[in-house]
Amino acid sequence: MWDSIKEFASGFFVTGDPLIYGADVAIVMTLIAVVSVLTYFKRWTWLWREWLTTVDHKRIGIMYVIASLLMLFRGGVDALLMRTQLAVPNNDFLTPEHYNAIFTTHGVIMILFMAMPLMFGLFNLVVPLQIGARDVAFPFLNSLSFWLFFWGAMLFNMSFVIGGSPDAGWLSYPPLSEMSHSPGVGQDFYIWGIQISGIGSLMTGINFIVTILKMRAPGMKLFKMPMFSWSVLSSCLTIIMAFPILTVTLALLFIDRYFGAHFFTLDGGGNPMMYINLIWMWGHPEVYIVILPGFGIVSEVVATFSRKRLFGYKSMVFALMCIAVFSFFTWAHHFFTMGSGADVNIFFAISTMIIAIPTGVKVFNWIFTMYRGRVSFPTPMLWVMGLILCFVVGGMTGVMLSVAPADFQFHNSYFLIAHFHQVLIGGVVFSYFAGLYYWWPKVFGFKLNEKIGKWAFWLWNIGFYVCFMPQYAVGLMGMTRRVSTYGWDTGWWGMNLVSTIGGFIMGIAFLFQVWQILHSIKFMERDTTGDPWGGRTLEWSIPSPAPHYNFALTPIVDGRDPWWEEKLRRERGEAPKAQPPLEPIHMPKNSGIPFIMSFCWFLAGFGLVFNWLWIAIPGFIGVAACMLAHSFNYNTDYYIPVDEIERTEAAARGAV
Ligand code: HEM
Ligand SMILES: [Cu+2]
Repeated sequence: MWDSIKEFASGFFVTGDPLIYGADVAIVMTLIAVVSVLTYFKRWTWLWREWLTTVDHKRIGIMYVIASLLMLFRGGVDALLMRTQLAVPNNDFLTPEHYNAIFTTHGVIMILFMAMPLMFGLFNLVVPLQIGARDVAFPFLNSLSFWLFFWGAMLFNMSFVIGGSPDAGWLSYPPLSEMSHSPGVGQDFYIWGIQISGIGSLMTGINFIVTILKMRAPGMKLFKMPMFSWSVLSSCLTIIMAFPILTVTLALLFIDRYFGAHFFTLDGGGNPMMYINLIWMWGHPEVYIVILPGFGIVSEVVATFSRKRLFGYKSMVFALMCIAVFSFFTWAHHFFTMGSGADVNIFFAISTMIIAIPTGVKVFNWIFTMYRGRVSFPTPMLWVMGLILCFVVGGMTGVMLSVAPADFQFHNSYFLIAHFHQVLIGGVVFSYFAGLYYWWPKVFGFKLNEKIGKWAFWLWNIGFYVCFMPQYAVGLMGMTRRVSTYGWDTGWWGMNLVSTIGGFIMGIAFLFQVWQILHSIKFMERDTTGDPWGGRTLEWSIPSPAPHYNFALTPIVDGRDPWWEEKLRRERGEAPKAQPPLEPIHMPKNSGIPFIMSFCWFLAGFGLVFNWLWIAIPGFIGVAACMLAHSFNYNTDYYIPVDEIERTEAAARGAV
């Protein structure tokens, strides 16, 4: 009996590595700490009522941001473990197997569980406020999206201590990801973690498209919409076209692994290249899904801190949409070396280069917006400056990679690693940071400390270049990606050591940001104006943090920068427009179903990972029961009475 328990446990829990035992202890301690704090301060009902069941887009946005910053921490620790291993030749800090697992979890976590949720967090925090809406179109669905992401991410992260991590790379190419080469459960965690959260992403895409198309304030025609909302629309259109491809691809891989089909194995008539085409038909648009909203953020920040209208509004919109469409026709640039021939390669090389044109249009528009503006450089604008420099250089190296014959040299080398980190960190992460710093006061009612923020900015930037510039060189010298170590004779060690130092500088920069947040919570003054930066769009016209219902009166819009124009009117001393009387506001009720249903998905996924139907089937029954329960629930909304709105507004304005 004891022996069989021991045998089960040694297969079930990941064992044998001191790093993992350390992590086990840390996880258990953190769980105990969280549970005790919640119990001691009697916060369980508060947690359930105010957060876990909330359908308020602002709170869902905050939860997305917190979760994604935790994931940035985990992905960052993975990155630093790899950089430590690569710092010196012939290092044995990580075994090759462990290294494989870490680059896989690092890549998946950074893209799917850090960049995506941080982006969704910003969508939630900003879009309804910016277009003058009370919430998103489908608040219940919005909460379901969040919890599907959350439990999908939990399932994926669990593989670290239970069952074993996936280790076939962030896109899990077959044959490596097939049963024959990966008989463990890591790939199944990969499939189900991503499937579950991917469904959430698809629903968010639908939700925000409908929100933007249907819920704009009266008078806000499409071409008067703020640029961030446009960028969200372009990103969400890309999501709804691309994510179904991912879902199907992973479903086929699951069928291969679970039922022994041969979609992607050569025996039985399948073909691994089919998987690689499919996954990149999602994967390339995916990188544009995460960068497009970044472009929107930059456009907002540049206009605000140049005190000017955004230059070239229509060309910006056109560029966003062009990029969204073209992103679907470039996928094969990820495997020019596959042997599909010169004609195919030329098509994909040219389509890739074409994307540089609308991207260039955007960069020039930002620069022209600043030209002759009254430009100031608080932290959000600093991040934008860092982004423009870094993203342009990263984009240029992308154009180099798109030259198909040259790519035979660059492919899967550290040159590629440097390129995509430059656009992902210098583009995606920097722009989201700009957005986070910019909208932070709107969300929490106080600014972040500028001084510590500037330290963090410079450390991130210096760390970035120190880390990734040497990688271009070492890539051209022949170092390939996904190698866990190298010898003295390669001549790569100097560059790698420098690169590792840069990685740790970025780690320190992240710690500065944590300190910045904690310090600001304690010491920063409350923003009583609702408009700390001199903003241009509707979100700055209401108090910070926004009241539960956002706008007491639905705003009526007649220009592109409605709040800016309103402020000008007030400066000129024009009489404010007559306001209609307040009316009761129709709001959605909280619901526990999204949380419970997503947890049931988690159980189903966990059961399928271990092939334990006694967990999977109840999980699926739970999902179905939640759907039924929600279908027959008619008690989903309520009205906020006028006197309560008056009290809330008076309290918020009283602070002004
Ligand atoms: C602190 C900054 C970061 C450092 C030092 C870092 C470092 C690394 C390293 C050492 C690798 C493995 C290279 C290899 O052996 O092939 C890697 C891979 C990767 N990284 Fe990062 N990274 C960072 C941030 C990010 C961010 C922010 C993202 C995405 C938003 C990202 C996405 C990826 C992806 C997709 C891979 C490929 C994984 C694979 O080969 O399957 N990284 N990174
Ligand atoms: Cu691509």
